[in-house]
Amino acid sequence: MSTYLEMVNGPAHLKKLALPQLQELAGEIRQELIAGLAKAGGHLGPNLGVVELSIALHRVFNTPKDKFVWDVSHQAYVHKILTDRKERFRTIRQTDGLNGFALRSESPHDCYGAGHAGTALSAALGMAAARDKRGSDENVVCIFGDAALTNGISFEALNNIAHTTKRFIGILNDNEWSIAKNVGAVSAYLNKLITNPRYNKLAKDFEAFVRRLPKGELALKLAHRAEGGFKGALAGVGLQQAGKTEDADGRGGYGSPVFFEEMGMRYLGPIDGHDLPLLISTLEFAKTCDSPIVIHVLTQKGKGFDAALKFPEKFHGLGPYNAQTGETPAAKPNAAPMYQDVMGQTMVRLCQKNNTLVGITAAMPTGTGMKHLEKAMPDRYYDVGIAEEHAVIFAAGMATMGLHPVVAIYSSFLQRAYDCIHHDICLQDLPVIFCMDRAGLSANDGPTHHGLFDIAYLRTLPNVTAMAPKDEDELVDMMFTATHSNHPMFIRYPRGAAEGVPIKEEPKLLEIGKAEVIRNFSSNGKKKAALFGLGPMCAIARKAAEQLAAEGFDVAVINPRFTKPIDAGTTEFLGKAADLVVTLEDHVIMGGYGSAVLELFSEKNVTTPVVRIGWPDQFIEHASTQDELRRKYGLTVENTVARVKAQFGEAATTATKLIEVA
Ligand SMILES: Cc1ncc(C[n+]2csc(CCOP(=O)(O)OP(=O)(O)O)c2C)c(N)n1
Repeated sequence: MSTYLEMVNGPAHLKKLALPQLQELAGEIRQELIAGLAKAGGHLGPNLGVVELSIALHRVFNTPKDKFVWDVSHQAYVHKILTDRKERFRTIRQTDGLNGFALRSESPHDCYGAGHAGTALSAALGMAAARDKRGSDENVVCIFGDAALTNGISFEALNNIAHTTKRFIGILNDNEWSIAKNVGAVSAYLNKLITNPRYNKLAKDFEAFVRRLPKGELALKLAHRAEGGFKGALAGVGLQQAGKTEDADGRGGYGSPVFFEEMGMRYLGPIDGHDLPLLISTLEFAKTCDSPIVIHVLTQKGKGFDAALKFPEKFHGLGPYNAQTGETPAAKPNAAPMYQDVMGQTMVRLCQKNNTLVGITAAMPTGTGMKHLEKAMPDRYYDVGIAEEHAVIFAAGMATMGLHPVVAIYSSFLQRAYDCIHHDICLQDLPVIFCMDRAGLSANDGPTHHGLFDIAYLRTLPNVTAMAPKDEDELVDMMFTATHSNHPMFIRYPRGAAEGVPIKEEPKLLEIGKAEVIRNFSSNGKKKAALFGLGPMCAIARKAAEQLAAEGFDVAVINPRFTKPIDAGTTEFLGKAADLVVTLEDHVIMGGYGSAVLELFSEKNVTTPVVRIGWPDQFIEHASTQDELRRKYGLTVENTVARVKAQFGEAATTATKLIEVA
């Protein structure tokens, strides 16, 4: 039975427990994480890794006055349990439940929301600067992962910290993993820091020093003088490999000792991130520091759960699992493939026939499906780390040299690279193909991850061709078609399972800017509705058409395929023939595909009324499933039918309430 976890109803309680009790609490929290997430899933591995760190933080600091800024914030579950959300923890990522990330509106203890990587250092520095300006004394603590550190924004912030503030506490939570294994020179560098024997000796000396520290702020402040000795020693340790010359790392370095010190911050560590007393003493010491400081904490992703330790990538974030064994439900036989896998497998097929193609992922080999290419043709595959801007400009550079890069990035993460798409790709009209996964809802992740804006943000850019397949077979055709273009090409498709249609042996070349008329008017003298169903909404348009036809309407269904350029001829022709046009898209209504149709109608003087079905002008919350949100906001067959009938002045026969959003 949980004892301490039951007692602790906030950080104040935590401060009353003795060390052995805190250690027991850590065990109980681990059990709660493992059992509590088993039914609906979540970011289990990262949170198992930060149990002691989160306890130590709340033991030493006082939120909400002090500020904890978590990078990505997928690892803030323990923080949520320890602040004011223990009772609701098992609702996390579910409808009306806790959000899976830090969220300002959820609790005063969440001072900064996130979901995208690399934002924490900048945000925390902004808070520290504001604090200094207003003369208050909050501590600002930024917790960032070793992979988040590879992000460009993190470096921009590091460059700016020492000359902006004297009081800043950074905690580098180093578990050597991104979602997949962390890659790149920063990761290699951190590994050198951890494994260098001379440096480790210093770290051990520091550890002994900090464990002996007296209590009390004044005593700690005095201790900083003694610690100055370590600083000097630190500078003397180069990171060369034993027995080799100082530049033997092959990167031309001459043993610049500790990167963070070079950035003007003090560096403490690496320390064991599961050693609670050591964490507490080190944080107490850091709290009294009068210069910016980084504490390098080593943690184990998945600690306390064998399956998660064994499969860190799988347990980074997952759906339901068995809380005893970690087993996950087997895929259903004959289940439709995931869009991401269709993308990855198609990459392999296309690369086998076309030597110029290469694939790029920004730290998401599994999520985007690029792992298929990594496995089959590793020399054609690039993982650039959590670096979307870099990924796009890197692709631009490749394209100038005759390669044809395919960049696979989630729609919402690509937002970050908008200027690169504008300035580097479109302005230079370079042949780069973008596969935008998670275009649509990422239901249990919520607003940080919903990909609902890409049609709007791409429509305005010259040289763009943008498409959305109605099913996985058309995704293959679109990828194939894109490889025949010399211009920027964008393909958006949703998260999760595809439609389950067969994929042709040989892909088909699509005509750019040409829609597919799936069902035409029968001209039977009945009221005519033309349903333009984009991407996954095509299936909804088809079903709605069947229902409407059964109720005596004359209905056409169009698969637009292209959001830029839209098929002006077909759209104008059917628009004029119809009494009502309905556009359906898994995207915000504002600026989306329906808006493109309205613009065309305005130019061509088409006066047929247009009903636009899509997501409203607000951030959409998280929920357990996409279907729940679609029902709530009216992206359904029933609502499409109801809206058509309402336009034609007929009452809905179904019990569906009419949902109009704009
Ligand atoms: C801009 C952006 N790109 C990609 C992701 C997907 N993502 C979420 S967590 C993560 C890995 C984070 O690794 P690290 O910072 O080391 O934290 P850990 O999970 O290991 O604790 C990635 C790539 C994201 N959230 N934001």
